[in-house]
Amino acid sequence: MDCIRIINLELYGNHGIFPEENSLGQKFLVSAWLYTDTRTAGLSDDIKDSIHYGEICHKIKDFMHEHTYKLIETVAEKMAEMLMIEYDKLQKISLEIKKPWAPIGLHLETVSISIERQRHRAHIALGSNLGDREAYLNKAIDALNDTKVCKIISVSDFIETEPYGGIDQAKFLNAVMEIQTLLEPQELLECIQKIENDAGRERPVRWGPRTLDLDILFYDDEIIDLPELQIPHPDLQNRGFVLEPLMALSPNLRHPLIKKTIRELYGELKSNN
Ligand code: A4P
Ligand code: MG
Repeated sequence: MDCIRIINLELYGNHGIFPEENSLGQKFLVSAWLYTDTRTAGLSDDIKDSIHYGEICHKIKDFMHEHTYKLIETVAEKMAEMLMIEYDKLQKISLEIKKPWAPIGLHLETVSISIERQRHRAHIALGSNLGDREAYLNKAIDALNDTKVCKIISVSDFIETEPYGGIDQAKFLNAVMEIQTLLEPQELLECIQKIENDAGRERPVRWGPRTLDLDILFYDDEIIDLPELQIPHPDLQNRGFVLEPLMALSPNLRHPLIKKTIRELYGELKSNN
């Protein structure tokens, strides 16, 4: 991917674990690799089609001055997040924060932390069959967007579905949304569980009635099999209430384990029923 590089931007900051570092400050050198598609700007010669590196340098300077962290790990993490949230065109960022005057009582040329962060694509299923179902789904979509670290790309229509799983209960309202996220899979799970809890979700019966259920269907092409998290969702290929809205958003998405597209899985499910 194309890349805009800022190398060794020299700044003062008050980050460090010692009180003297926080009060006196010291020199930091920040390097940023900004991964973005520069083709459009390359052809149009218009800065609006690119990422303005001068502006980014000033954002980094302001960020260094406005915050005081103990660890350069935190400086890098929060700075990367701030830039990824502010610049949609940034697909991926590598940041290196150097601390050449690190007070360790020995001479060194520099010590640094280097991280790489990028956007991920995920699909999330939404369901509700208690209370104002539509309001719960809408609140979940807004709540996820409000986190800033998740951005809604598209949402399917809301469809009413018969309960699946053998429990006698009210009909569901279901949907699927596609998001971009800066969160890691487990962090995304924590985030959606908090949104479920805020919607008054209780869990007396597995597969039973609920105000709001959010399940991660896919996260990039990742395959995760942990006790608390399985991705892709292990039962999605058997669920019309998941495949039908997924069909509307991403029919060509390929299941990384079954190796079939959503269109194929939906066709198979329909012909078996
Ligand atoms: N968990 C594991 N993998 C994931 C994942 N990919 N996404 C764990 C989200 N959570 C995941 O979930 C139980 C545990 O699953 C969590 O603690 C998490 O660590 P839960 O939401 O607490 O309980 P649950 O929803 O009752 O269980 P489960 O297995 O998520 O149920 P489902 O599969 O969501 O089924 N019929 C219709 N028509 N429409 C529906 O939406 N939903 C269900 C619930 C049943 N029948 C339905 C519908
Ligand atoms: Mg669930």
